Amino acid sequence: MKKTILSGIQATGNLTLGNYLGAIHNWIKMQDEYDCYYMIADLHSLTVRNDPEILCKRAMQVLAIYVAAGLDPEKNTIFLQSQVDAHVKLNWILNCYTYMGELNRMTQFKDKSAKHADNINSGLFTYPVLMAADILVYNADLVPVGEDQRQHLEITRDIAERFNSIYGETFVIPEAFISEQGARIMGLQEPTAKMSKSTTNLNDVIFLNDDPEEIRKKLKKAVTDSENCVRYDKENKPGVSNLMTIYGLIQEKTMEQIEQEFAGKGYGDFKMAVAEAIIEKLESLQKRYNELLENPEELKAIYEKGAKKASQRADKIVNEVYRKVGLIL
Ligand code: ATP
Ligand code: LTN
Repeated sequence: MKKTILSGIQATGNLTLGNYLGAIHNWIKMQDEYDCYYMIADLHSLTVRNDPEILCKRAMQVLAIYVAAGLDPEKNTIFLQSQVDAHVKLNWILNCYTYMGELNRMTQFKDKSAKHADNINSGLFTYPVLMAADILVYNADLVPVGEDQRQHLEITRDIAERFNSIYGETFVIPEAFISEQGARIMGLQEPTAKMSKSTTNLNDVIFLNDDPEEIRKKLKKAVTDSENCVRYDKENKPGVSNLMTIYGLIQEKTMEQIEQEFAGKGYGDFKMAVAEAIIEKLESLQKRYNELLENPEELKAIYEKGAKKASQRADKIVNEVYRKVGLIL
């Protein structure tokens, strides 16, 4: 039996190179070996304010990126979170097995509350419980995410263990799968903070649909340091180290190989090499992405089939949970 994988991305903006290298890039490698469920976390997106029309557009864009990046809809179950009711059912149950104190410790809640001080809603607070439901409703073994989600995986494990200890073996205890290198791609302008799709500084971020000129321009402006030497040192040279990480992931090169490649060369040459590597990597993805967006029927067929398949599996688990807690089916 193949192990199960589940992951997802919110539909809160255009996807970035951070989403790609930190998440999707790893998913592609797993599609043959695992039984994979990849969703668009559209319910989670509601924890911040969205224009309804933009939200549905974004959800389709995320779906198109998944497929364009190489996730094969025949091999993976690709779906919209909101179309599989079991997530919401399990979410409620798990809410009743999660403590306020646990949720109070979540750093993402603190960060997002600071960012959206005018809208600190309870969905933002209980966000990790819905995420736990997303994972546990498939009994996923592995959850490939970026480093920023580690704490949410830990609370998921705690909730699952608590439930199992009360009602007997029900949930698989999932593991976070966080790849060393792509775990945290930093901003180009602010290389000490993660590259994030909901940022306001557009030069900080490479979007997956940026055109070549934009990519070159953003790389030219990327913050480095005054040493003018391509050397990996995350502490003292966060900007250059981040660009090296990006380049290394795309070109499948180690930091030492990159240091050798650019020995004696300045940051100008290095930055342009990084830009060209990104442009080349994104070229075929962008072509397929645009084709898919022009073909909404193809996208619809993918998410409908995905929701059906996901529901079949998730309903079984949620029914078992209902029975265990004493609800009548
Ligand atoms: P937002 O800015 O709306 O919080 P985000 O860009 O952080 O969004 P998410 O939807 O929260 O994106 O994350 C989707 C996936 O991409 C997660 O697995 C997350 O860990 C990963 N990810 C996001 N940004 C980065 C990054 N800069 N480096 C590595 N992984 C990332
Ligand atoms: N919170 C995640 C998105 C997400 C997710 C999940 C990831 C929602 N549900 C379940 C993995 C598994 C984020 O990346 N911001």
